[in-house]
Amino acid sequence: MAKTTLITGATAGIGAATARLLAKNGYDLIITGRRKGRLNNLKKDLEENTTAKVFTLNFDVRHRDEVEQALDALPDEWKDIDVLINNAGLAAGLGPLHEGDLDDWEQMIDTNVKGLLYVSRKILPGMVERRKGHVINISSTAGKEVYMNGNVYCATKFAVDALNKAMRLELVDHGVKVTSVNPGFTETEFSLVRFKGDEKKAKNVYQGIEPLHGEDIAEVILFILNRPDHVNINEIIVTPKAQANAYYMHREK
Ligand code: NDP
Ligand code: 8X3
Repeated sequence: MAKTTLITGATAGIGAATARLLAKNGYDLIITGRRKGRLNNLKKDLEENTTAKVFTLNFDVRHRDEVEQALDALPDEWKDIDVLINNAGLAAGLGPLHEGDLDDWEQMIDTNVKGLLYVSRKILPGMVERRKGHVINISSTAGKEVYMNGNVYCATKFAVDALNKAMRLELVDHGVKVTSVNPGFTETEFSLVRFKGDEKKAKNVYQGIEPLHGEDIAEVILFILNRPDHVNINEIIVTPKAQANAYYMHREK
């Protein structure tokens, strides 16, 4: 039977690429995000081109009531979620803490940490009850090492790393697997969002290197999910060849 997989932030980047790859590989999908039009287009595309069943849920992970209402309203046949991919997230701004924008901080903390918690709190009890499930938390190289001017974004990803470890400890007795995927530079809408639509600044991030693409991370996620039941990948760090750690890149001139 196809595994039911809920992906947060499936309207772009890593989440959308993962939805496409999982749909081709026999997973049924609940795709979520704020941009309803994109969710509907992706559902149509996947249903036309794969055998996957696809359900869309349109909510903002920062709003606890929206998260709860959306997940409570899932039809019975979609309620038993086998795989949760906590992917929705963003960076807003890049600059020293002493010049930071408090609204940016709130947005990152509310999305990357509190949003992940709201969604997980609704879905984990079902996995525990059924003694079955797999949670994949998308953290970052920024959750392993702090880089210059990354301060609050890095802090949110360190928090995801801590929550990933906590989930694994607390869910291991309940038969639920927990994995963190920590990507490095991946060319998605991430930098465009970080620099608030400034395409030049966004492009500059990947100047002189071949970054990862959403599809590269999707492949890693599929590998993690396709391990035999007794095998769990605890965590994985994936970077472009040109990236040594969170802050050192080899850039071709
Ligand atoms: P994108 O900007 O391309 O995609 C982000 C996704 O998150 C979108 O689908 C967006 O959907 C969703 N999202 C953002 N805010 C919210 C919200 N408040 N409520 C619901 N959904 C939301 O970026 P990526 O694909 O690169 O990012 C995915 C994850 O990967 C993030 O957690 C990011 O931190 C992490 N990551 C990215 C790296 C990179 O270099 N790109 C590297 C390491 C980690 P919508 O706007 O429709 O709501
Ligand atoms: C995203 C990677 O290095 O741009 O988590 O912060 S980075």
